[in-house]
Amino acid sequence: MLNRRNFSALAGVAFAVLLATSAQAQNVTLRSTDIHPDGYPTIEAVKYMGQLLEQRSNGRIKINVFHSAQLGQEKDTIEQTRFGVIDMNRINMAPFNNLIPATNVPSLPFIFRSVEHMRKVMDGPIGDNLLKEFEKHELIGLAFYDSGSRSFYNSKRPIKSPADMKGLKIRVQQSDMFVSLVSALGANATPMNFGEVYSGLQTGVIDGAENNWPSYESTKHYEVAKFYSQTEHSLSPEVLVMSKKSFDKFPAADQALIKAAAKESVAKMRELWDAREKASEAKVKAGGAQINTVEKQPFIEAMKPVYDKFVTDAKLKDMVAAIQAVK
Ligand code: GTR
Repeated sequence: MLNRRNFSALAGVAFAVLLATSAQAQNVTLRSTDIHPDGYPTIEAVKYMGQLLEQRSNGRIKINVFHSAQLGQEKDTIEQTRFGVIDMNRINMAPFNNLIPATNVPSLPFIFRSVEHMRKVMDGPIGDNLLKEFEKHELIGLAFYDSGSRSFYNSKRPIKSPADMKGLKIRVQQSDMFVSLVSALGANATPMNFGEVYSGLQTGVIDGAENNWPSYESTKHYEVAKFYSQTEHSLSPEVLVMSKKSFDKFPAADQALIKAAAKESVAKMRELWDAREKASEAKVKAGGAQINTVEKQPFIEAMKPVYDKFVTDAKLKDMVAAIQAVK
């Protein structure tokens, strides 16, 4: 029978358990997803974050990085991360464009003048505000990673001016903004999962796609689409997000550990990224890719309809102006 004495003893035990669980999460392994193969800079950066977290939590918190789209293609993993089925997601900004309007801005064509400009913006208050936007969508924005610059490549011909894009079938990420970007150049945009692009190029379902050096190389797309034209039209960054459901299970002190480790992995990522970009460029050249540079001005001018369509309200206009004002 539950009398007053054993009730208070029980309550005491319950409180102690509560205290223990609320003060420190015990042995949690977070599942993190990425579509890239093992060894890619994004993968290694999240592993590095996991090492920091493991050390600082005395082994209580770990990260298991599932690479090569083992947990699904990017668009599908967004929902799973929001529901807490996946704890963490390293993903490009573009698949968020339709869900979170502000994410369109750093993906916009030619919004950044250089990699340095992009890093300064994403590291500063504009980046911090954008990370907070994810919270309205059951996600915690942890950090931004680099993604270099995206350029067009295809199996038909070198692209030297917008006219060369006419009629080409170009794969894009699942983002209306990217569809509009490609359409503004007179090509036909086909949104498609990253993992389907190689066979799409091989079978002629698409003529080309657009991406940075490391992705063009790691996917071997250069084998089936050898003309890589350096339009460098988007620097759409990568983002590392966590499920709010998973994050909320941690006490505040552990949440701070997670956020700090994520931020600290950015410098590591950039170091790996810079080296990988050079290595990938050399590898695709050796593998037969035909590279050409382009005069960017006509491409920049062709992008006005994209800005008109996606930079619609005062908030987004202010964000574009604020980015342009960063020196
Ligand atoms: C890569 C990016 C991936 C993915 C991919 C794509 O550069 O790192 O997250 O967005 O491009 O084009 O689907």
